[in-house]
Amino acid sequence: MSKVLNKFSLEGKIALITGASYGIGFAIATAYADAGATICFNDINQELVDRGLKSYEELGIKAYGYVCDVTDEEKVNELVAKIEKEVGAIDILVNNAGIIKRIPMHEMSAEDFRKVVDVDLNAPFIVAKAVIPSMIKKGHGKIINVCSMMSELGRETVSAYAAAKGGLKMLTKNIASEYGEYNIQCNGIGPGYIETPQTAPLRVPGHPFNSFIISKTPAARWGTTEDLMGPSVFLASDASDFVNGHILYVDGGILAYIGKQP
Ligand code: NAP
Ligand code: GCO
Repeated sequence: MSKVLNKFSLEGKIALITGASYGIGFAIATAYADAGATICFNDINQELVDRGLKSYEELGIKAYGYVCDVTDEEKVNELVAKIEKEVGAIDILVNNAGIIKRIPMHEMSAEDFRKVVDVDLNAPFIVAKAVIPSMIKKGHGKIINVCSMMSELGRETVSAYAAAKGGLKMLTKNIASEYGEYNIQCNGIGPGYIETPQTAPLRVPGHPFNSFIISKTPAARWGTTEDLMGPSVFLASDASDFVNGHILYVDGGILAYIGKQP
């Protein structure tokens, strides 16, 4: 393989992708496996983990699956210790697990707001904090936080999600600032509107949001999880060793586009 392409290899690396039984996390994990990494993932319950293990196996991927609620610091620390014992120290962390609650802010309970922030912002802090010590010891590490269009823009009904993803952008920049000297790179990947279960309610035939997104996207289509594979491998590989604190938007151009004149 060419010297440059070899920089994208993840051979010999151990990756933890949170919430990766399906959806974006699953796609990122399969891309990492294809690039040579060993895949560890967690999800919220055994049923999802088993579903994920089956899906990975169907693709010929030997993955290590664990039940862990990423908002529970004690359980996260146990998860990282278990992986380090059973598989090895984590080289690549992808903070992917996330939830969204689409509720008009004035109707949203503080509890619901906190739940979204807990999973989408507090948990990436908890999991990154758990893996950084061994990355410092090893002298290298990659942390990729799955941000969002809502790290940059707002819209109706997603106040908690936007606040969390905006915070996740700044957490990404701060981890990059604080740990860059240990050869740890922390970047974000910012998917646009991607076809996954999370956006399924927005894509039902005839839903106005469906045509709205297509009109706002220069690529004139919803993204697929496959669109995220190459960019996420780049951020996890040696090819991005001097990229730090960057949010790589994979959005078909939405953030660049004011919209077509009516
Ligand atoms: P998804 O289909 O809802 O998958 C999220 C995964 O995270 C699910 O497996 C979910 O389990 C798991 N999870 C939720 N809370 C958890 C917790 N406390 N502990 C452990 N796992 C937990 O979402 P997705 O569309 O693949 O999105 C993945 C990430 O990309 C999220 O951070 C999302 O905000 C972000 N994102 C998505 C889009 C998009 O258009 N889809 C765009 C930009 C960013 P459950 O099934 O039990 O919920
Ligand atoms: C929404 C969508 C978005 C996407 C994604 C966009 O309701 O606006 O769910 O938030 O999930 O985050 O990047």
